[in-house]
Amino acid sequence: MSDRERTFVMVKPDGVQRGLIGEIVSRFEDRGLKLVGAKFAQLDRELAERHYAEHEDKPFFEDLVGFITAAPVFAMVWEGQDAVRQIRSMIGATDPAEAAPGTIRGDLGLDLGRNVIHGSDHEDPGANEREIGLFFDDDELTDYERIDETWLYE
Ligand code: IDP
Ligand code: MG
Repeated sequence: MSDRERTFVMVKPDGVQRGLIGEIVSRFEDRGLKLVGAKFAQLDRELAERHYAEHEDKPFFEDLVGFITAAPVFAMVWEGQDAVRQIRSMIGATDPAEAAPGTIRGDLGLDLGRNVIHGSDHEDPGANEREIGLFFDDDELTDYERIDETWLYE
C-alpha cells in the first residue's frame, strides 16, 4: 500500500474552452481522490516557462508556451493513496491518439498539441511537490477529511 500524497493537475486552455472542467473533476471525485486546492487563472509567460522548463530545448516549446498562456486554465491539487501515479494513469498517454479509451485523453482528445489536461509525472520524483509549489501558496491548500474516507481506505 502506498502513502497518501498530493499531485498537481491542470485542465489546459482547450479543456476549459470545451467545457470539460466538470467532467474531469467528476472523474477524480468519483475515484475517491480529494480536492485540496483549486484556482482558475490565466498563466503568464514566466510561469508557463518555469512549469515546462524540462522541455525548453524541444522544437514544440514555443507552441506549448503560447498555447498554455492563450486562455484560462483550471489548476488543482488532488490528494489520495498513490495519487500521482493513479492520476497519470487516469489521464492516459501524452498523445490522445495513442491514449487508451477510458482515460481522459483517450475519451476527450484527438491531437497531441491539444491534450486537455496536465498531471505531475510519476516517473519524475518530486515533480508533484515542485509543481504544487509553483502554482499554490501553502495557505491556498486545505486539510480536511472527506466523509467517505472510512469506507474508501482499509
Ligand atoms: P505529459 O503532458 O504527458 O507529461 P510531456 O512529454 O511532459 O507530456 O509534454 C508536455 C506537453 O507538451 C504535452 O502534454 C503536450 O501538450 C506537449 N507536447 C509533448 N510532445 C509534443 C510534440 O511532439 N508536439 C507538440 N506538443 C507536444
Ligand atoms: Mg510531463
